[in-house]
Amino acid sequence: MINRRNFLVLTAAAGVAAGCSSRAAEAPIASPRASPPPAPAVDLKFEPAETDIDLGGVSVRTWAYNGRVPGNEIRIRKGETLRVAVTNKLPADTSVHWHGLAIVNDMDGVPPLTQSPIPSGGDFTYEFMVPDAGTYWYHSHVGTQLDRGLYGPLIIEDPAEKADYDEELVVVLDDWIDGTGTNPDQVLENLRKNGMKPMEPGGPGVSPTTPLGADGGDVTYPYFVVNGRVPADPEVRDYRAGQRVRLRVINAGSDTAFRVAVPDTDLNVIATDGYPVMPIKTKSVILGMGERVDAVFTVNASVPVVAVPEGKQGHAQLNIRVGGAPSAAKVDDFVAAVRKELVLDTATLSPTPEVTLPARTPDQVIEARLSGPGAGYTWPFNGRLYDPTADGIGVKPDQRVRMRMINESMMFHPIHLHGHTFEVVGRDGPRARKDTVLVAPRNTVEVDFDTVNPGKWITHCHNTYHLEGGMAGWIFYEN
Ligand SMILES: [Cu+2]
Repeated sequence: MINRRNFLVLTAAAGVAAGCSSRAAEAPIASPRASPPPAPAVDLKFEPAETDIDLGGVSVRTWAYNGRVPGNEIRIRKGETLRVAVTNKLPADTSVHWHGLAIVNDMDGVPPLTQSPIPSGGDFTYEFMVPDAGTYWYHSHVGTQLDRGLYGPLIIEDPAEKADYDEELVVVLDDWIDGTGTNPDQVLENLRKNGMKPMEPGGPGVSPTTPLGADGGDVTYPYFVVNGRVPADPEVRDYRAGQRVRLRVINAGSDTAFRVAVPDTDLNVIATDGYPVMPIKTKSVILGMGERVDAVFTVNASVPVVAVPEGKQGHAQLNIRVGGAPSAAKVDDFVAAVRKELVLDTATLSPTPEVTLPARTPDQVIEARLSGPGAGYTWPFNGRLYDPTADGIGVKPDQRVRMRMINESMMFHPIHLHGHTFEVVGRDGPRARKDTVLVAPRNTVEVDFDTVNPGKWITHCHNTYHLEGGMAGWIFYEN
């Protein structure tokens, strides 16, 4: 396959070779038959570095891309080439993962499985064609770096999409602890030393209004942020009454699921993890770490967009303002009410016909048994800890694979598969196409995917600390 970089190298070489004849050098280098013109590309530079960030009256020293949290929004069209030159100014190895994209394996950003880490002071250029439209994101895939500020939104547009809204609002949720007297490496160290807080007695506590059970997470965060702002000084966005806003919500948290809701407002959910679903109205939707949801709502008055951390104190918000008026919503009361409501899990949504996988009996079933925590804060995957140098789970190309995620633990795990978008298996038919799915305590979720993107692909819990505790495996296949 000739990518654009190779194409440029090839054509430059052709120019040099033709240099002996001025007539040949003036001739077009590539004939139409030889190669189509390269697709448009978006060229960016990323400098991950230690930096001071103002979270809205809260100053933290953290690690961020180009001095911003979240990192700059990338907007690109489906089919275009994204080229990001990373210069690592961090005092540590790093990488960038393009969450949810089915791209070539060596651009997936998972050291050491798919590339060598980018060393401190080193550089690496990611270059790939973006295959699918939707709401995606990027983040470091090294150590606990995601729980610093190393993440940002990646929005892929499809000019053919029938867009039925007036404005877009990208909402990136995060749980924040870095630079508040500790950092994620110290948090992990303490978890390993001290173990976990005692488990809740009396079972996992899963109920219709508490779908993830009683255990919200392992880390107590001092702040929750939307687009890098604490609720005391939130981002404010101005709209006119009657405007329809497409929310693109991304949970970039490391140890926190969030319920998202807007007072007195129906959210019309249209997509999850980049893929369209049959639209459905809800008052609130829950997102595990790594998950995304697109929802359209009509602005009527000044309201906050509220993110409620599941099983944890506090909240995050962004303010929608109409006509400069303050919001009349009583946010604390609203947060308390949202906690008690039935909440939509995006895995229960139905895919639109065009993204429904063709019916097919699985050729192979693989398991992902999730257990823990073990001694020293370990989280086994199929009974052992992640080892990128050991054998992965072998699958064959061009097959339908069913992955059975069996949660034997008392805590929820958002399980993410790289390089593919799976279809959640419902009791009575297919459910949403997703790349990350919530698996509740003592519950089992099955997903189907087709092996059409060869390589070594990690599948892991998107809790940063569980991943560091070993909750990951990897599949591999060649063409
Ligand atoms: Cu987990």
